[in-house]
Amino acid sequence: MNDFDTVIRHGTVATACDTMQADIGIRDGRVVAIGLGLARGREEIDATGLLVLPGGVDAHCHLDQPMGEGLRMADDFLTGTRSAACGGTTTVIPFAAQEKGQSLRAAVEDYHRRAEGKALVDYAFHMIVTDPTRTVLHEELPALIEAGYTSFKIYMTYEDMRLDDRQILQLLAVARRHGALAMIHAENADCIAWLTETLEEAGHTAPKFHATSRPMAVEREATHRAIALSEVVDVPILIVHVSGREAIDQIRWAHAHGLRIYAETCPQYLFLTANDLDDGYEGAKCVCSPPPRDKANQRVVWDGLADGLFTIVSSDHAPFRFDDPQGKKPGGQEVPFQYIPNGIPGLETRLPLLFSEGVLTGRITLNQFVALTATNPARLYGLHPRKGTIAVGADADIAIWDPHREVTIENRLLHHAVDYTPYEGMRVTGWPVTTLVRGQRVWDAGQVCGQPGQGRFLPCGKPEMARPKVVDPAAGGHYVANLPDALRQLTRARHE
Ligand code: DUC
Ligand code: ZN
Ligand code: ZN
Repeated sequence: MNDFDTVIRHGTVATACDTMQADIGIRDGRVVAIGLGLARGREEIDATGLLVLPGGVDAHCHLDQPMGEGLRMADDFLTGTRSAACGGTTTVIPFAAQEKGQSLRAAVEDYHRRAEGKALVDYAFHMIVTDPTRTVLHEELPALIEAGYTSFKIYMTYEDMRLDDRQILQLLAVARRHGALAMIHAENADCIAWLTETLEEAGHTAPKFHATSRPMAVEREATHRAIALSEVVDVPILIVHVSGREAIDQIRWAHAHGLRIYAETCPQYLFLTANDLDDGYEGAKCVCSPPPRDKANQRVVWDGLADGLFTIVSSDHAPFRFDDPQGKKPGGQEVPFQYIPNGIPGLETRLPLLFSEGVLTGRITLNQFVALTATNPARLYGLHPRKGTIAVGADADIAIWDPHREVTIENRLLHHAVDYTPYEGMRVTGWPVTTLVRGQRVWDAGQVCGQPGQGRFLPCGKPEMARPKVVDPAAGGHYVANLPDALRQLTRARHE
């Protein structure tokens, strides 16, 4: 009898900490041995000259999210997770969005129906809370956190989703009390509304003015406010999709003051600029929020990846077809920028872009790449050590990379249902040649071989990283040390 279902042999294995020559033995979907000279498996994969990495965890993507007003996301759980697998990602965490007036539980159940029988890779859900009623705050959200939905997104902008500061404080207090992680979209809604009105009055409606309507000050102010709200409640938060220097400066300030603020960035802030929106209506392809900035800001984001400011890199895949009345041309029209659905596709290109321009150029190490794209997101959302690493006992979610493969990114090569990629024509080196989810091949030698429904739902644990910092009041320096005791009792975290 074979000890192993599969052995991956002769590869270079890298985790967030180590790089080593080792074989990987897989049984029943898990890694059961890491060593040299392992016994033969029923199946053997020769990884000579290849990198054996943990499958990516894309912790920010939107799939089949209802949009209202005649708009539709192009990717459902089948096409989205297929695309993820072909780019080396084995776990995705999309969003179950609450509509105003809807129960949070109903939103989560709706998403389960959408994913059921479709996914090729494993998935969990974040919630998006848009209507924090008393029932949501005191009953639904705590119960859902206990049931494995341990993170939720808060929007400071978008008219139909934005919450005011008081609502945000209420939600952060729930996160603290119940051990969840709050993700914050930090842009100042009123500034955007005023700038949009002003631009429209001046007749400036082309896609490029989307970037003008959301300058860095808008993101900087909201980032600082989110940090202050997190400080008041004394709970860590994640600032999602950080675009450039000004928001980064605020996060550096927070770190210098001992605050536990996590930060996420996305490939669009490393590879696109506002000039990409300046191409007539084609610019709509790159309309996303916050908007891409400029080359100097790209460099600051790279620095933040290299020096540890950022915790994770996600795609923020928000898939709208360009030439589509339900996509970037609502109703079949070239509309003013404020009606263009926000978002760009990126599930499949996230890892190859970062590997090529990050690891191969030496901006980040291979181990940092693994940490930012797999291990840290798994830790941040309570999926580690089952996901995000190669270790005995972990799920055998593995991407085997050819680090020398040269690829010119073309939409026709990708596996999403979007009719464009913003990275068309970009040349990268390195691409996953085989992706395994729990030991099963889902992408191999240029072929999709996973089955819809093979991906499983993952209830998330309460993330260790969401715990408030233990503060020694005698040490001083940390503002929340002064939080009155009575207030502390009210927001007391379960794990204190
Ligand atoms: N911005 C978001 O906040 N979500 C989806 C896409 C985008 O551009
Ligand atoms: Zn967002
Ligand atoms: Zn998003």
